[in-house]
Amino acid sequence: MTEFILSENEFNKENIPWNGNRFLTGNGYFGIRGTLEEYTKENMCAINMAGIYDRAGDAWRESVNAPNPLYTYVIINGRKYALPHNKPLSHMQTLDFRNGVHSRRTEWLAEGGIITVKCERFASMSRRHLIAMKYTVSADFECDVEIVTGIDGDVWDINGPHFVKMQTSYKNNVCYVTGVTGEKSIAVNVREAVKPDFNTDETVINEERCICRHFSLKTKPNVEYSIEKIAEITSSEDDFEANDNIERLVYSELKAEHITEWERIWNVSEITIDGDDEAMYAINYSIYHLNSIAPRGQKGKSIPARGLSGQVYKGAVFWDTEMFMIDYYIHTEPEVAKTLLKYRIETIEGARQKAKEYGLKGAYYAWESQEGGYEGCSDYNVTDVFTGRPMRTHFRDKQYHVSAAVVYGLMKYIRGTGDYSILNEGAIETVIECAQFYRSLLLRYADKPYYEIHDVVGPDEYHERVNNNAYTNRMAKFVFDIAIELIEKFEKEYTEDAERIDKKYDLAKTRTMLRDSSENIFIQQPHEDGIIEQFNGYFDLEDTTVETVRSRLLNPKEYWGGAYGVAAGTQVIKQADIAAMLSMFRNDYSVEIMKKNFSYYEHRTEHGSSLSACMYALLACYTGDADTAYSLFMKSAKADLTKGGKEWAGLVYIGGTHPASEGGAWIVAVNGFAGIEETDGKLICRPLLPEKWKGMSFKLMYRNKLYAVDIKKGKAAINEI
Ligand code: IFM
Repeated sequence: MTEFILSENEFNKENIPWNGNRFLTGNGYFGIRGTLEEYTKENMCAINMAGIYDRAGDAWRESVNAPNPLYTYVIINGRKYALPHNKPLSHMQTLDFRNGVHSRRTEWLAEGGIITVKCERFASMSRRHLIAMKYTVSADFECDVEIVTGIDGDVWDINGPHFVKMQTSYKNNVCYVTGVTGEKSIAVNVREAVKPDFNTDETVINEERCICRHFSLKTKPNVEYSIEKIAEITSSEDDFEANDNIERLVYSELKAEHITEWERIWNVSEITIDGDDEAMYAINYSIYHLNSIAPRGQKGKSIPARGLSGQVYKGAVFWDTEMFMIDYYIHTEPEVAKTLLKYRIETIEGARQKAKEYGLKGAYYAWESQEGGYEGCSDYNVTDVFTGRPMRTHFRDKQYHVSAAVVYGLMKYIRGTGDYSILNEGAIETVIECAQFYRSLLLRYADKPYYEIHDVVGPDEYHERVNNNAYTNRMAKFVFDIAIELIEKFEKEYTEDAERIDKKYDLAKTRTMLRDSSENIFIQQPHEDGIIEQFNGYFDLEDTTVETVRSRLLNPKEYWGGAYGVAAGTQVIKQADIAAMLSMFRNDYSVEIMKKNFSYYEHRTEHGSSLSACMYALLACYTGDADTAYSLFMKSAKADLTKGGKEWAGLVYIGGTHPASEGGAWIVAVNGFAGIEETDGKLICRPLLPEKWKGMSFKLMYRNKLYAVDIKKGKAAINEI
């Protein structure tokens, strides 16, 4: 078994935000940032709740962070020792991402000698309401020790505070904190039981937003004293009961069952690469994150763009989920993929409202989707660095491609699982209404034979309000075609319900409308030199380099897009756009066209979004260039391992984990390097491994069966297990 350990062996205050992301632990119900036990909101300490949102005052709605039951520090001979304030003698922070266990070991030099604090904790994968922690103190001299541990309700928020009411209490050895949100009065309840392994009296200090126990003891030199804590987080939004008796639970037993659950997950999801330990480490680290945030067994939830690492991007769900993450779940835990799609199906009402709001038809999904499909994206989604004023952006109203992403995700699910029954669980409505939406976007000039889509923001967000973005138009055509295919299937398989659907949508008329739309929509074609124009007029923009555009910035945090952004008048783009289209519809294009467009667009791309590198990597694989693909793949797989990712868009903080990049890396590994494709209901494998990879093996779920894929240079085998 490979060791999956991430560690930092010294303390660096500057790494606190980054460590919060890369040392994240989670179980899909919440994510615990990789901060240390003594940290507070100043150090971006957060337990981010999946699917719970709140608006404080006029600020942006965002996901809610729970009161923190990990809060613990130590006092030696009357003096508090805590990072980042007291410089340590040594420090180590570790994530065992095989088992989802976070630990730290810190030594401080005190007046009488050396004191050592160790802590191990995990977000239980087997009981998703629970967190368990073991905190140990020792000193190499005799001293008075006080361990202070409790629930800190004064949580870190970007646009908070969200708890307008907070109650702390203590009863029968259990501490309780309940926070109630302002907008919808959602209660987030935290309670904890603590067991010391030494004799002591505990004193409980109950403050307005924090409740702490104080354990005092006199230590013997080099003897370890530990407390074990089991904490439970629930909310009034839960659709299932948490009924653990937390006082009776034993840390070691909980840890054992938690590890067993992780093993079950790894048993299907691990990727082995022979000849490249660095790549194997990075891809499995990516998979770790995807596993930590999967909403297993939870209804009405999906995965936010920054996972469960905090409130960045308002904790909202983007096209990231269906375009970049869902493939991994379809082929490892299809029930999770279904949960993600059900979230879209069940939030269609929000999408209908949004379409209506813009005078359009059908379903226009939220660009930043919160609970119930509520659109979290504002018209002013970036703050100008020079004036501090909100800047008008058009992500909310013009990124039409989001609805197509939902249909694309659904189609991948159906092809990968063979599960058409989802159509009868609301998906057919979603598909038809997404198609209606694109139909309502079509325009035709009196003297032109085709339909166009104008005033759009494509995946490349630096160019707003453009006409005939190649990606958007091609995706619209895809939606029309898929809607025709799925309506036919639905009519055949679900005859009784087809009547109901027919009444609602007039299927004959809908089909005619879809055919007309698909046949007549304008699709950007390669020019004479083979290059496809990203949108009308793109080639007329200043042709310059990413470096030149960067050199024009007056402030490093300045936003490159929007009406006056430095990239807006140039051919420099934020992220894969044509490249995304080519890799998704590669059967429409020759390898030569793909190659030419790769080289034209790649060096004009800033890769300012973590969604970009993986799309280019996939395209490079499809052109047979595994070595070029390799560096882009590594960039994607290491998005959270590499320091210095993009943290600002204007004055808006955008740091956090990057599950779409991680999911994208998985797609490159499996569909790109391993060359997995499905044709006529069968999996085939046409590997193209990077130079140093001698082999690769992994498992894949496909249509209810588990397969082992084994590749050794030149040879590939797919066997049902
Ligand atoms: O969805 C992406 C978008 O494409 C680029 N900006 C960040 C979003 C969230 O990841």
